[in-house]
Amino acid sequence: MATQAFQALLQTCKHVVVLTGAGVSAESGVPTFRGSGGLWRTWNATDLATPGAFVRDPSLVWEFYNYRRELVQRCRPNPAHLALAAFERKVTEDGRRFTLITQNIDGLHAAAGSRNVVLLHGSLWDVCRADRHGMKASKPCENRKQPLVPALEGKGAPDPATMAADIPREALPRDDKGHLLRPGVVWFGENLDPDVLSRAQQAVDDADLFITVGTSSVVYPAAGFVSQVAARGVPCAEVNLESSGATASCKYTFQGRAGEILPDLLEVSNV
Ligand code: BV8
Repeated sequence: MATQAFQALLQTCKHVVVLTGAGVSAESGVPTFRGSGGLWRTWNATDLATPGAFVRDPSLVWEFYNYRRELVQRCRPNPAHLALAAFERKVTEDGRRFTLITQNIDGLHAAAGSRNVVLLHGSLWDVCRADRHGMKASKPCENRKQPLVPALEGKGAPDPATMAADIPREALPRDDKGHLLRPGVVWFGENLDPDVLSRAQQAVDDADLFITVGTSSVVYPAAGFVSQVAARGVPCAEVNLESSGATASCKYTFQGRAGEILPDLLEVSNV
């Protein structure tokens, strides 16, 4: 039985690496990108998560992120997050290694108690200065004030009929020198933080067991990790509602909701 064979690996592996995507937070109420929740008003999230979108319409992009900050602030870790945190404790108590690489910016893994987390795409709670191309012009730093500025109060409703707020630039988030601020996350077309990417790559290169959870495996470089690990002959597993770009690389596939599968699969169901 595949599950038993996989669970035997969980007991003996020396460095298990887990990669998560939006699907691990779906049961916490955080919309995914490519499912039914993938649209905000009439835009795909991926259309707004770019420096170009921010240059064209910083007010619209800030409405989008204000909506997500407002929503995620009310979300709590689900059994999938809790099971991963409990499993990390179990593995590290055995003197073995656990690395959690997440594409998510919602902070729910840390909120669930996960410790060794690589935030590949940054954090929803970070802001940084934007240059005239919309690219990062300072190191992202955390600002959990919500809303960040009075002009964003109540703004960002996702309904397609909602009119854009067209907030004047001077009323948008700015630093104490008046520079326009942007969300401190990694946008499409932007490089990842080199230190963060190096931490993730080291874990990928060292893993002797790899589990991908709740990701469509479309966005690079994260989408490339599973095939790198599989190419070394290291067993990979996928937990997902449906098949994805990772499925072909995975020896084990567990189809269903992460919040239902992970507690039993990781044998931490007494979380
Ligand atoms: C970069 C932060 C160098 C912002 C995000 C190579 C080939 C092709 C393209 C590229 C390439 N290399 C680089 C690129 C360009 C681009 C890219 O990959 N484009 C894609 C669209 C083809 N990559 C980049 O730009 C990256 N930068 O590589 O720098 C460079 C620079 C310039 C030019 C070239 C290279 C930066 C990418 C980071 C973008 N930022 N997020 C924000 O969140 O606002 S990406 C964002 O979308 C997420 O972080 C995540 O990574 C991605 C969404 O994917 P998922 O998490 O997988 O979510 P999705 O909804 O798609 O899927 C959910 C899954 O869960 C589904 O499978 C579903 O079935 C499942 N599910 C749902 N519910 C459950 C469930 N599973 C289990 N249980 C459930 N309950």
